[in-house]
Amino acid sequence: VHNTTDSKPELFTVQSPNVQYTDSDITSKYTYRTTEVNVTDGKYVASPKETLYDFKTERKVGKVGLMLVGLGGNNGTTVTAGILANRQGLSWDTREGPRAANYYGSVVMSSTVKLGTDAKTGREVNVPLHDMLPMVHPNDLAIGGWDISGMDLASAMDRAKVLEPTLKGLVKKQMATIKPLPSIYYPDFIAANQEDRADNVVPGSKASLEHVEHLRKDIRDFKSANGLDKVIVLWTANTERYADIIPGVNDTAENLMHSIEIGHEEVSPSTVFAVACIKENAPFINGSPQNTFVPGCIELAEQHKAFIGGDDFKSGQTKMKSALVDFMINAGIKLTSIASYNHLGNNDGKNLSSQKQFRSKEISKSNVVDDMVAANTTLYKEGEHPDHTVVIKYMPAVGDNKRALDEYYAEIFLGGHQTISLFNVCEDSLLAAPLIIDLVVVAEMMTRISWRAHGAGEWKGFHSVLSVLSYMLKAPLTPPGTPVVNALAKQRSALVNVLRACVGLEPENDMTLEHKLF
Ligand code: NAI
Ligand code: DG6
Repeated sequence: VHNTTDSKPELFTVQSPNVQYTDSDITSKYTYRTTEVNVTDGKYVASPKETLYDFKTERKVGKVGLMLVGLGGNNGTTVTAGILANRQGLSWDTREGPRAANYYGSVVMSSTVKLGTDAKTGREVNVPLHDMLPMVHPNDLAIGGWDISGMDLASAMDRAKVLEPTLKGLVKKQMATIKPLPSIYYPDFIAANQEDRADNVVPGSKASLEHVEHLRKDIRDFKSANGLDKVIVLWTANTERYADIIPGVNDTAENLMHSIEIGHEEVSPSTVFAVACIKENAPFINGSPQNTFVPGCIELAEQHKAFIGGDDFKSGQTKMKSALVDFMINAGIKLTSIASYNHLGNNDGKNLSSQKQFRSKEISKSNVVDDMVAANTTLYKEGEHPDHTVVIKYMPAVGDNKRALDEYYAEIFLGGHQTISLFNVCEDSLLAAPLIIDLVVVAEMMTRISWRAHGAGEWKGFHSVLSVLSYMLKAPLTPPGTPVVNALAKQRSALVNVLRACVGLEPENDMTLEHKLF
């Protein structure tokens, strides 16, 4: 456990009549500018619209804990070892020379945002995204969690075969002291080939209110044992099969709670975790593709004003896809097919070799271009869509070193064709671990931001479904009835511009008129 209570001073302050700093908060008055379009007989009338909001961000971050479901897995052990290594500023030897701990791959920790233009030189001033608002530093997170495998984290890190032996040697002693809490295990939801791992389970093989209460107590105990102000829970356990959505079973909050009470077989462990977190008011994020957030679970979160976010980390192949397809379609190139193959040899791949679990992943990997296609009515007729195939194969020999092959086939000028082939090789968990950090840091920050219509009395939190996390997720969950944005650049702007709004800054418009009009 390692934590700091006091927030570090902000890197910048905003000087504006619309922004106030007090010891406890940053408050901004923000004009949200949009364009309203009225359509009549195929003609559009666009009208600029302004809505005035106030945003308030608590400056004190407090002590934050991260509880991972699947702590002993490849992602769980990698993110834990990575945070320990960063916290201690470790460096280690590899065959390519010395390496030092870093947060590469984390948009929050390793990317920058344009703050503005230098008053003297006219050059861009960029600041780390992490400095846009007060945020928890990942080094300060207390880490714990659950796994159905009781292996301590030093042995589990060896089992994962992700990290360099020299690095493992430096964190081994600390990792050995971390042992996952027993978890709930309903064998029907993950592949049968996972059964031999399950030696650390809470009694009972179907949902129950006892399980909900058990997990709630685990969260409370972790919080008090580590003196925490808040806990974020993140599912990085095996991909589950989809739960059937059945009227009367999981369609409303009330029905879901009743189904948990009677042990209905369509309530998954991840949904039970989500319910426990909602009731404990601990933000819950789903890093896997299954439909943890059945309608009844979303309704429950709304009722409790608790934060949820998901689904499925967007790490390599899909991140590339959501950038590349955005480029192609916005360049006016008619993408006609995507063939995505990948093979991997870690335990995730083993679990996904089972058809029902693969299906969950196939769904989350397949829907990621829909919004970009639908937006371009010049290239695509109503209902027209590029062909899209997703194949995943388990290949034990390559371990965590995933190979992803993609072919993008497109129609260009005057019936010509363009084919782009990609071959992406990487340690899967070294891409996923920084995403876990981003999800947790941003989710925590969202617990400290409130808003109101300008001047209104009551401050409120954002909607329970944290769609601002979309950049890190393959199948972003959005509030019911609201659109899903998959395009990577838009997802990043949404995140950055929400941060800017909280300190009373306009969205970055990239017009650079100061360099064009003189
Ligand atoms: P892993 O198989 O190494 O780890 C999963 C862990 O969850 C295992 O230790 C397992 O014992 C545990 N587990 C299974 N059911 C559990 C339960 N009910 N409660 C507590 N623990 C349970 O898998 P890995 O590579 O860490 O991936 C984790 C999840 O993240 C998978 O669903 C994967 O599809 C997803 N994911 C991974 C990405 C990556 O790049 N590594 C990217 C996108 C998603
Ligand atoms: C093989 O597809 C296994 C999966 O768990 C992926 O590695 C994971 O979903 C990451 O996928 P992507 O498409 O973001 O690289």
